[in-house]
Amino acid sequence: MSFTIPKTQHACVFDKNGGPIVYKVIPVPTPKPSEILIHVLYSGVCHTDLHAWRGDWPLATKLPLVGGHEGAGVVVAKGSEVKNFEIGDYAGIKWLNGSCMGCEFCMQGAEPNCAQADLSGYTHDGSFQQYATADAVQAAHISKDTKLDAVAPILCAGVTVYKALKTANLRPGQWVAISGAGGGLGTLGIEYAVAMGLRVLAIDGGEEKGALCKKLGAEVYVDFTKSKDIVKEIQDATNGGPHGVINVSVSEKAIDQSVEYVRTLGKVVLVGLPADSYVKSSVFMQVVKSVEILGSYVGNREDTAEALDFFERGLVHSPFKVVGLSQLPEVFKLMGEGKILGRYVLDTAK
Ligand code: 8ID
Ligand code: ZN
Ligand code: ZN
Repeated sequence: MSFTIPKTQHACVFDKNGGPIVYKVIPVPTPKPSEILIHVLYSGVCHTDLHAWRGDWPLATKLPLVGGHEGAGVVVAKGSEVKNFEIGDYAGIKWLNGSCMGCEFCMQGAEPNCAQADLSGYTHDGSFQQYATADAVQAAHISKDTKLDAVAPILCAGVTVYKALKTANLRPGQWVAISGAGGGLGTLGIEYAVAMGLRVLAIDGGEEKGALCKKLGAEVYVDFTKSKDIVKEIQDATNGGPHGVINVSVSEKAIDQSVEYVRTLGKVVLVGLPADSYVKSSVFMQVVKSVEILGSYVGNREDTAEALDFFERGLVHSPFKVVGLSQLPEVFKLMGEGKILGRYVLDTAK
């Protein structure tokens, strides 16, 4: 199989953080010997892409930058060293584009924690373009016949919440609270949690998000915009507090509340990355309740394969809406206002 690769393509590019996002024609990149070139057909838009554009984290992005790290497409070229992909295979671009593979963290399969991690849509041009390069070792393998628009959100949101649920180490029948449940990570978090046999309490704002969370399998929905005493409401609904909390909101306050309402011996997992934030935990309460606060950062290759397997078996199917790549600025606006239900997926042909 061979493909004709154009010299130029459409992409969304910005030259400075917070500056204009321009939909324009740029050159198609050439893969290094260790990389594949993916014709990206669809890309999810993660809230991380909004952080990257704003530049609100203590880690600089490359500039100019093509964002995006939930890209699904077809391998159209490969470097001379690539052994694990063939031309025509389906492949996914994820947040971790490549790592050193030699440090103590890479050796343990904690590749996202590598100090030399190369990040799609952050330090490496990502999936908001029609053709993108990806390190062949880290690129995701997607089975043929998979719907590429539907699978795109799994590549970051799905992998991340799946790994966060593994980090919480809960047993079937236990309660998990998902804070930020109506967004991209949260909706998938509900579905993975249900598939893992957990009871889900969803927290987000507004009736539409509540209806969606319930439809996806949450038993209880708590509306943070209406609740008078959120800690009490959550503890009452779960008979003493959830055994675990997956924090995927972009709110420092929501994270602080989760440390309060979590059950004794519970696990608070931090995933959402609000800018300039700290977790506030009463040392006395944390000791007496023996609560664990844990960070969880995307997932490794094994987590990716497992998260994709749940998708391919039909256990999770993120609610998503497809719009054209050129619509990225509008998607960012809606995301910043907290108005997105599930995920927006960009069709790179439009
Ligand atoms: O590896 C990681 N740790 C990782 C991977 C991927 C994404 C971390 N993230 C981070 C993103 O950078 C972002 O900070 O997770 C966060 C959520 O990403 P997302 O799911 O892509 O964002 P979204 O679709 O905008 O959803 C966020 C939801 O949080 C709700 C919003 O209403 C929205 O539905 N929310 C907010 I903002 N404040 C809330 C509050 N106080 C809240 N929900 C409950 N309580
Ligand atoms: Zn992401
Ligand atoms: Zn490393």
